[in-house]
Amino acid sequence: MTQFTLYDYVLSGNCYKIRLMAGLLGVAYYTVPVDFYPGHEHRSEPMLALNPSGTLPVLVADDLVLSETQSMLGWLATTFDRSGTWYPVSDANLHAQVLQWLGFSARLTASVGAARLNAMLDWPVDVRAVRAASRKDLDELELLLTDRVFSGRTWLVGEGPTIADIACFPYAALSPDAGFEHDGYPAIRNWLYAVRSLPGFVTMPGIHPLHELREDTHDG
Ligand SMILES: N[C@@H](CCC(=O)N[C@@H](CS)C(=O)NCC(=O)O)C(=O)O
Repeated sequence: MTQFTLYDYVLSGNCYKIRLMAGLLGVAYYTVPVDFYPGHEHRSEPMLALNPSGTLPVLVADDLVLSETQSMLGWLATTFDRSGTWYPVSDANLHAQVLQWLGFSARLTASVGAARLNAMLDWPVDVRAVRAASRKDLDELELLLTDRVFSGRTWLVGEGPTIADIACFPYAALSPDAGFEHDGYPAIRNWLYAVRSLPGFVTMPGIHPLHELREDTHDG
């Protein structure tokens, strides 16, 4: 049985991509918590020896060390998804579309992810630039998802969820942390709901599980 270790920080949307994918695939793993804030442990000597880029998450499986979430999602799906649907590499068009969205997810990380780190932890970023890029990226996501809805689709690629959805979900879902509410984004809201409805879905601070939003769970 393949095992892996995730160097993890609970408030990181990037680390959450991997926790979420593992949850959806029903895969157990080891966790090493890293004190990203306030300790900046991701830039400590041992962590830089493991991942010279000084970022989280880091995934280690025997002598495989991955520091890019896109490669981690691909590895998880290829290793643990027997159905082959989460990462459809045997269909050239679907595969290319997944890769296209993984590229988009990196943009969301650089825009909304950075704006969120600044809003929550006062991270030093070019605030004006990342906020403008966040708005642009969320608007683009809304447009592309609206197109999908018009063609009767729920997911970013093909007919079912793929690693593309999981790569893009966290920073779209967490954008209110950076002040970008979902009110003006109905297509994004519906897609977030679909992801949150998947069996095995796990949450993180800032993302409510569906049952918390249902009326019948409220007191009085
Ligand atoms: N290219 C990486 C980026 C991951 C990333 O930006 N992680 C943030 C935490 S959510 C980080 O470690 N930032 C380090 C820093 O800003 O010092 C990936 O997509 O996995």
